[in-house]
Amino acid sequence: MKKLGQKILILLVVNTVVSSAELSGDSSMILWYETPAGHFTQSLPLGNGRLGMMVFGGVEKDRIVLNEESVWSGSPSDDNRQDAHEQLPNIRRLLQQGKNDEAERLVNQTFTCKGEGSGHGKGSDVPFGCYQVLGNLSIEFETNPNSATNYHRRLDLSTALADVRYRSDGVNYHRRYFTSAPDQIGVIRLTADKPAALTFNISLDRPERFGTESVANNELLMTGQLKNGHGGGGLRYAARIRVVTTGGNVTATGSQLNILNANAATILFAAETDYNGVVPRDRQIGDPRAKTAEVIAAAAAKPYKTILADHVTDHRRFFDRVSIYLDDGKSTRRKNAASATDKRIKRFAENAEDPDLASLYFNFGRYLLISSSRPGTLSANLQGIWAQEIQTPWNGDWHLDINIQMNYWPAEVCNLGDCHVPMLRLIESLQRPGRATARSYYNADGWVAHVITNPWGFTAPGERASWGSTVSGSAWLCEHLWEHYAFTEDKEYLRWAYPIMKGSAQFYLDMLITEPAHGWLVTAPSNSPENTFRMENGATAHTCMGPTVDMQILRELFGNCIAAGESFDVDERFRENLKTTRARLAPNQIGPDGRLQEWLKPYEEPDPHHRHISHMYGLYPYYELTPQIAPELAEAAGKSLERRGFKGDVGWANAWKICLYARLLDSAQAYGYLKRLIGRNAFPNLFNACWPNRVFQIDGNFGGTAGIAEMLLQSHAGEIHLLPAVPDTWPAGEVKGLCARGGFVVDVEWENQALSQVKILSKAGRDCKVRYRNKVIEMKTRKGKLYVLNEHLK
Ligand code: FUC
Repeated sequence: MKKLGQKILILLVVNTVVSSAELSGDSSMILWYETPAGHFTQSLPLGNGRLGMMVFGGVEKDRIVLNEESVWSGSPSDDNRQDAHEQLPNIRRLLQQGKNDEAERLVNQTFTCKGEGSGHGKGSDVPFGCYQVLGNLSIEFETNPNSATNYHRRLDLSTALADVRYRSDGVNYHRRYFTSAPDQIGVIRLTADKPAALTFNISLDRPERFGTESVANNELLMTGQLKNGHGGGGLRYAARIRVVTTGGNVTATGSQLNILNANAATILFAAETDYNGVVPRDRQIGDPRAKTAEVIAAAAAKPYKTILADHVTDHRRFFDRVSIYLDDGKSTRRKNAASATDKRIKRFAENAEDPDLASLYFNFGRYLLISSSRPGTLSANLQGIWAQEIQTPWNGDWHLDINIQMNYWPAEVCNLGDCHVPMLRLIESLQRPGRATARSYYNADGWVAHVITNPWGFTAPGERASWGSTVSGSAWLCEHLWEHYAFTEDKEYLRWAYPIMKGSAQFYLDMLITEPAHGWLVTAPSNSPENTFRMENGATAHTCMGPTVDMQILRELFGNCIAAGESFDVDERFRENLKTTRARLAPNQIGPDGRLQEWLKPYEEPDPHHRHISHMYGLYPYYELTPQIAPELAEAAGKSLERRGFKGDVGWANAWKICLYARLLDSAQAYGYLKRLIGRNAFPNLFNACWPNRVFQIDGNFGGTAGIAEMLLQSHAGEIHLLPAVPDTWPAGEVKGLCARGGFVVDVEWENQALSQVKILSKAGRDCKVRYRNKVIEMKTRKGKLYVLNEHLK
């Protein structure tokens, strides 16, 4: 087999004039551009899990958007209507009588959150709060306007380094940017190939609530306090910049630093907050100002080269666990490598083949997860950690009816289980506030969270029934607790996770009611996320009992609790209760037109192309309707998907459909949606757009990465399924380091549209079943041993 890993490597020779395309390098690993960024969605993201920088790279004026993961306005608040449960019987009675519209009115009057909730998605000034930009670092250069040539801006995903190069007035300039996790610092290194060529000013600000001062002749300090939403001050933050130069002169005037005729300069950036809300993270800082001084001093005492090398080593620890190579067999690589990333996206949308762009998208998703969610940080939010506003869309919060879960879909399969942990800790933190919510609204045991949450422990329903009363948000979260175990087989971990899952199951056991038509057990009130149905009387409504998605999620949660309880041989009575209840949950139903029903009844849908496809939950991420497990239901799910279509091209919905069609083993459709996701929803910097060209939302990036993995490897049906949905456009390829349930790490190679080799590392010593097309083998494995199989699985 020819060497698939071969890369087009073009050596970077800094001090000679080379074109941007010549600098481009590996087209599955590098994003590059011939111009500075004009917008946030053209700038390049860097992140160490906590600190973020977005690099614009302008020649005359550079802008770097700065982020810190906990920069949240708002504060803890009492969001529960204490007596809501008094209305519960009335709401339920109306639902049981089929008066969903009346039930919905009552929910809106009595069963929403107390107070302003999320502020209808604009919560920066209310207690719910908003994830906000930390600030903007501006660097203004003394340079001849428009004199730059040979401009090149790039992000290398394998090293997490961004670079800007250009030539101006006979001088070659280079800037390198990165955010380091070992040193908890952002770094910008400026060099030129002639002495004394660097003259620039630095300033630091944010759109509101800040003060910047120079605290030494080479240091700026920006501090402030955000709104707490109750009319006072909330979280305090500090951002500190220090410049260290070789040659030249540094002075401070007011709130600016002026650098004159330096040979080289290193800008160090530290930021801290005093966040101490309910969500655990490693960093607990009393005095952000003092801590930034300490962090900067430590970094300034360390040679730049060591900071750089430590950063790259640290990043590679995560990034190098997986590699991918996709080949269309048509030698398009060199041509694609010669185009800037924004041009490649356009060409791909116009139908050009570019398998490396799919690899780049996949690698970018892994990169974003490593950069926004590291062990000990907060969970990645709707924008990861990257935001440029005070009022970020939807508060940049954690949405629990698809979005945060999608963020973590690639985590386990892409060998980043440790980057999954921040989400698992977030779930842990919801138990306490969620118990109060369960009591207030349902008079139930256990804990519940509805459709949104934040770092202040919000678990109440949202402000409107139409979207806010999804009651299965917490149960959907619990899937992640189990899946982390399914991939790792780590019993010690499960001991920690099981009580959280159990508390969630206890809530649902308590709150289920019997629907009158069949005697099934159902959630009530709830809704099928954000979707509307038409009742027999012609009215439209959202509030319902037992939407299909809730039932699927509860079958999964109860099933996982039973399995966990059995494995520890505990809670026998509880398990029996779960088993009998699980058997009585409303089943998946196929409607008169052959589609999987979204609600208990085959209601008419005013928007048949709605972006949410919640009843597909049972196909992906859960797996009770896959072709291997329930062929008829899988077929019905396929019909529902087909009818839903792609109208509106919502980014996360396109990403979900890649995963869904991969589970249906439909490689052509899965690839079609990948084309849509990249072609329609990728901004120039590859960030996912919620709608074409509008609103950055990171879930689609993560969902797309998970979708590509799902096309190459699946492991939900008790077997490792190799190459289940590889499209014809990738006749050859290689993916290494993907994880499968049961504690396996898998490397697969294929050629001429067929498997050529697979290597399976058994980390837990479990029995292993491997499928390739219709061939299935079973083998016992030993912990730590590597198994190599050929194209016949021998
Ligand atoms: C849900 C979706 C929207 C958006 C928001 C953050 O409300 O329906 O499309 O993704 O979450």
